[in-house]
Amino acid sequence: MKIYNHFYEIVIKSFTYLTHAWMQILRRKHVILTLFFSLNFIAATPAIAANLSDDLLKQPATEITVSLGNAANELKFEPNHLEFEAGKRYQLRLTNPSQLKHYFTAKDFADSIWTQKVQAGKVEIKGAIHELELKPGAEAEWVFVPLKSGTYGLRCPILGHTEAGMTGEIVIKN
Ligand SMILES: [Cu+2]
Repeated sequence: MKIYNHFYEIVIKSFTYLTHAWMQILRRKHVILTLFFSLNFIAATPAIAANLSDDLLKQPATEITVSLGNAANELKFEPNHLEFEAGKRYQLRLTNPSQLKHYFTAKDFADSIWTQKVQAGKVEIKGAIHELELKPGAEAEWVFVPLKSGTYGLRCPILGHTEAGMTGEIVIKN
C-alpha cells in the first residue's frame, strides 16, 4: 500500500492544479484509489472532472439566487457576497429584474469551479463559462462544483456599472 501511495503522490504532482484540487476533494471524501486509476490519463481536465463527478451529480444541488440589478434599476448584485464550499454541488440562479442589461463576470471564480451546465430558456450549455450576460427579465441557471478555495471578485463590466458599485465577492471555502 505504501508503494501504491508513493506512486499516487507522483501522479498527483504531475497534474494541473485543477486536477489536484479534485484529488484533494476525492481524498477527503475517502474515494477509493481504483476510481483514480480507472481514468483516461489523456483526457482533458473537464472530461476528468466529468468522470469523477458521478457521485457529486447524485448530490442534490444547493440553490442560491442572485439578482443582477433590481426593479428600481439600482446598480448592484443582490446579494453581493456569496459563499460556497469546495466539493459541493450548487445551482446558482441568476435573475435580472431590472430594465438594463447586466453581466455576471467572475473569471477567476469560473476558473476555480467545474461547470456542469448553464441553462437559459431551453438551451443548456456544457463546459467552461467565464461570464454571463442577462438581458432585462432574463434568467439563467449555473450548476457547478467549486474546486479551489479562495476569494474571487464579481462585477458587471458594462460601462459605469462597476464604478457605480455593481461588484461582489465570491468565497470558496474548503
Ligand atoms: Cu450591470
